Amino acid sequence: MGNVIDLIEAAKGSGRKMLAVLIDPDFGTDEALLERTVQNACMAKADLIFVGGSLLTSTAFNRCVELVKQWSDRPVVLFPGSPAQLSHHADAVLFLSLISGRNPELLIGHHVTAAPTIRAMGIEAIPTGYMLVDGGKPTTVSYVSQTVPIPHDKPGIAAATAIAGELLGLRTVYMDTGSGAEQAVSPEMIEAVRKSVDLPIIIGGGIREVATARSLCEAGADVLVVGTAFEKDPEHIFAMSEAVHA
Ligand code: 1GP
Repeated sequence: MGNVIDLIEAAKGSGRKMLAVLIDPDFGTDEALLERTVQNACMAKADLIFVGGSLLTSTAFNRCVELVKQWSDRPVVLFPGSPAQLSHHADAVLFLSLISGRNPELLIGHHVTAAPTIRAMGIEAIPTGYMLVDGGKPTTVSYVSQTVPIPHDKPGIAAATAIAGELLGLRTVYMDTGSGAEQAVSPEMIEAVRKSVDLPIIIGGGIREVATARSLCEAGADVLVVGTAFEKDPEHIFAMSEAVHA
């Protein structure tokens, strides 16, 4: 398996959209449901499996990643809410800098804490500009990060932030309205960012309907991340994967 960022850039280059299935590590306590979700992700040819969450209440993080890796033939990518969410079982980690916020711990502090561990584990780190966008209600990530999301109707702020990320040398931008958000990032905001940077664009938060997924892909998203909708119904992965790849 090659580097995950190379897979994402190659897909972007050929216009192929990607689906990432997000596994909440707390959700991993129900192993049968976790296994079904991972199996469905593989059978539906989802492209990536993300594991992580902004607030971890279970102690079984490493075990969850180990199981996901064991059951999956897809690359397993950590989407860590803290430096505690690292595991050598993963293929890569999104090395997230919360560039929409002004919390120094989430811009560089946690990175310093995590860097030696990531190096020692030998997993690929993907420098990612993480941008929190208002999705209609406060979410766990907005509360835990203590940052103000970019207003939903301000594509210009998102574009300027993404350009700054690109100029800083980040390899991808991830715009997220947070898990369980009422609204996904708007197509207008994605279009503004698409016109402004050449980086792969990852979009997550509040994506439930196939029609929403289609409109976000058409607006310029390269990778869609879906968690909550698949926790509620792991069979929904098939229709979503078909829509993203169509
Ligand atoms: C959250 O982008 C993810 O960080 C996924 O959100 O759980 O709403 O799909 P959902």
